[in-house]
Amino acid sequence: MRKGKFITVEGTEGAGKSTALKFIQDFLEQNGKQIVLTREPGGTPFAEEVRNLLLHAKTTEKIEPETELLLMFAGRVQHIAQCILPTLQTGKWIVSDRYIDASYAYQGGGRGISHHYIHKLDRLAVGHIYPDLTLLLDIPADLGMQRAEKRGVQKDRIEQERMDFFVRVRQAYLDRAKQDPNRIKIIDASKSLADVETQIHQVLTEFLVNK
Ligand code: Z5A
Repeated sequence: MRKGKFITVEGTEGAGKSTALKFIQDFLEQNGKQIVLTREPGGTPFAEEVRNLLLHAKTTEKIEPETELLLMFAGRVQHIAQCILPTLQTGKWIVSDRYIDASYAYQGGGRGISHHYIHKLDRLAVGHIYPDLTLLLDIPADLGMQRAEKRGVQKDRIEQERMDFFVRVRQAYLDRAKQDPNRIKIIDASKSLADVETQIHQVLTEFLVNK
């Protein structure tokens, strides 16, 4: 039985997830919730090893889109069983930096894998373990890439993709939000940090009232 709530944060490159996650954690803790912050790919020791393989594989061999997708799901199964479900059962809340919607956006929109293929895996591996709330930090791909560049850190394998890839990822996220507007709330992440925090504050306040 899920006693805690499950919140995910999504967005394209440079949308400001890391910044937003801190704000979300502080807000929820101030409202008396015990929070476990986690992420995908990753979230358990083994799934973090899968993450490393996905983002920093040393080989120059072409990684097939389906291989990438299946590894995302392999890590996710581990994450659900070892972290998400046990945490929710204790009554703590999970806040995850990315989850299932990222597979539809990156491997679906970005890499072109069919919705049907991803949906089948989704039903098998995720089933009803869906977030109660998803905050989608939406930003035009060019602005997000500019922000990410400013951080000056070395790009991982997926971050090295071209602009058109991130344009497709963004569109796939927006399509998901249109299909599930009750769960996925769009935050205009192109705005100032203060404005983004105001939007997040509003969504979380509403969620706490209605949950
Ligand atoms: N992935 C996938 O393909 N399929 C899947 O199923 C899953 C994931 C689960 C790793 O994710 C990769 O995994 C990711 C998708 C893929 N690949 N890509 N690209 P990740 O979440 O670990 O990595 P990331 O997307 O690259 O996120 P990030 O690097 O952590 O970026 P961010 O958190 O969105 O950005 P940030 O560091 O918070 O902000 C970027 C900069 O902008 C920074 O300097 C901030 O200070 C600045 N910033 C933030 N907000 C603002 C505002 N409002 N105004 C101005 N400047 C701002």
